[in-house]
Amino acid sequence: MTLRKTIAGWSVALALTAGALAPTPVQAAPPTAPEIRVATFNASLNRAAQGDLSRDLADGDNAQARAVAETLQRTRADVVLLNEFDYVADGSAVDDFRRNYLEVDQNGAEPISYPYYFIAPVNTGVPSGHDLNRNGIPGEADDAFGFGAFPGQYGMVVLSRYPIDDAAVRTFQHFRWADMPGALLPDDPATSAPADWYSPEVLADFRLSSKSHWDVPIRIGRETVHALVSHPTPPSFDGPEKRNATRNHDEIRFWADYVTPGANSYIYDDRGLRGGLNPSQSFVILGDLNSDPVDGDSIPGAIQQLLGNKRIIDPMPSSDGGPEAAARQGGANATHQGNPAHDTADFNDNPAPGNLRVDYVLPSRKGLLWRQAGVFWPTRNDARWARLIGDYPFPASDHRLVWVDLRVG
Ligand SMILES: [Ca+2]
Ligand SMILES: [Ca+2]
Ligand SMILES: [Ca+2]
Repeated sequence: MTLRKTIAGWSVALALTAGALAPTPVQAAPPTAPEIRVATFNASLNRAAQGDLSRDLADGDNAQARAVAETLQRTRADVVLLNEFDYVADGSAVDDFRRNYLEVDQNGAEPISYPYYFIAPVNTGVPSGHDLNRNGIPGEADDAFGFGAFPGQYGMVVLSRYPIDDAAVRTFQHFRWADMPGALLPDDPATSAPADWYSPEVLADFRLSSKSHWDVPIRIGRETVHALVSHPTPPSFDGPEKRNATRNHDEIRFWADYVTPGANSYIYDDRGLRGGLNPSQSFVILGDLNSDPVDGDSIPGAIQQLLGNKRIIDPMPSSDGGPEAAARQGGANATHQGNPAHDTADFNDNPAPGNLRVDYVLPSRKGLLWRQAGVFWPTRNDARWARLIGDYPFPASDHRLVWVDLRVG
């Protein structure tokens, strides 16, 4: 049975399945200081046209969705953000993914049940009404509030084995970029005026978030942990104005400000509530943030806004498969400065950008203690799981799942 309600345009579903009612080892943990696994995974469950994902998930035989599901079954996170999961407003795509994939054993893996999830609309594919890439052709995927062919393409979903405090969720889909003080607004280098790639008329509409930014509070025993989730635009497909790189920088900055007292008074959510996170609260920043600390195209310092924040811990998840892939694939990887053990995505290597660290699980110093962390990137000779990784075209995704085990409270 699925109980569904709509709050301020969000589709929120609470599934009361047999799995939800049965005790699980995690839920049976002591009420104080439970340990949970939190993960982020860009699952590439986006499709070319509206309705395609629903069709793929309606039965259990889509090979890529099965590989994604098995990845989740093998890694067994208690809370996981999936990036690139097309938004279907009635929740049916998530329901089908749970029922037809996650709750069915894949290649002998133990099924996994996520009784709770959160989805909401995103900016991808939503027409902006402006010619954002300024090529004279309106209405393109590149002119939407976030790059996308239809509303909801490249959406996201938070899956949880713990209850989500639906009434306390905050979304920031509509927050305007120009309302961020000192925003890194892109400049048209052909004019002498600064920060003028977007006209005042465009900036009056332009949303900061390329998909959305959500604060999803999750109840872990007596504690609450806020999952701060997003999927900033890649800092690429730009001209010299760097409209995507600058937006990526500020989409990341949003969370740095959100968790910093004194820096977040400008923030408002989609219901008009102002301000950021109460400093007494624990949080985990999750997502494909499309920014490597040293390599790739992002604005220097973009991800350091989080990695260098004293309120945030970087557990530096690593794998054995990342270094192996970088060495084997060569190309841009050979010139990288970053340690490939921390890579989370297998991108094109010839000529660029090569494999990068772009997917993050960043817990707060407040209220959380990290125990272990990893990138699910087995080596090619791993007889059990190498088949879930592969080379392009990938069986599941070009990204790798990143996980961190946290002691709460
Ligand atoms: Ca255009
Ligand atoms: Ca200019
Ligand atoms: Ca590669």
